[in-house]
Amino acid sequence: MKIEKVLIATTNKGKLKEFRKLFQELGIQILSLDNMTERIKVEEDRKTFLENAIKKAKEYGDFYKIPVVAEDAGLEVEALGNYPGVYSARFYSIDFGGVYQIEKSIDYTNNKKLLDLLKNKDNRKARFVSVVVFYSPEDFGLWTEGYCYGKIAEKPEGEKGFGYDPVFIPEGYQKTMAQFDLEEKNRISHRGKAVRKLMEKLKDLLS
Ligand code: ITT
Repeated sequence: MKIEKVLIATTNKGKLKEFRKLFQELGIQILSLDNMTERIKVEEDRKTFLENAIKKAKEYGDFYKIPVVAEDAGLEVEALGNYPGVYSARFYSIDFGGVYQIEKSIDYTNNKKLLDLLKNKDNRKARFVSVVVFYSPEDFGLWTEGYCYGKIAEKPEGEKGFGYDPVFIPEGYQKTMAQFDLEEKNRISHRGKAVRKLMEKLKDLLS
């Protein structure tokens, strides 16, 4: 079987940039939702990363009728019982530790809420999770996962990346993820690990 193009089905510009770089080596055409004339909205209402990722991949793949890659990702913080987890994108607005009004941006507000909840907490252990699904309509689907372990910083630092990057310090480093260049982040990130596993599986299948 041959796959000539794949749609990276994400609405998140930060994720898209990282995916593009990671999938470069597959040597196939990479499309994004910006290439699509018609847009659909996929509700992320499931309780696990895998279920949400499968739902996104299936709905986009069946609608556009091309192979897609979709991801559900998030941050799990040990002292918060693994919250924000699947609610990472809209943590500020959920009924857990108080509902916040958006201030500056969603990312800024999510990070502010997280730091408020961890104030004076010694256990700052956290991990990023990425579940990536490849789905080729009427053909097959497969999924992989990747983790990046670390801790939550005392205050935001760095301008690169997106989401919780300014408050996440990967294990073995003295800087936040927002102080990593794109390639450096892809080397150690949850997303980088999940995508490399996916490409291995795809190479086996496509060869
Ligand atoms: P799509 O569903 O359209 O892909 P999204 O932003 O809603 O975009 P997710 O549902 O996977 O994506 O939400 C993941 C959230 O978790 C994201 O909005 C960030 O707040 C956070 N997140 C995930 N990966 C991250 C990373 O590499 N660095 C920082 N924060 C990340």
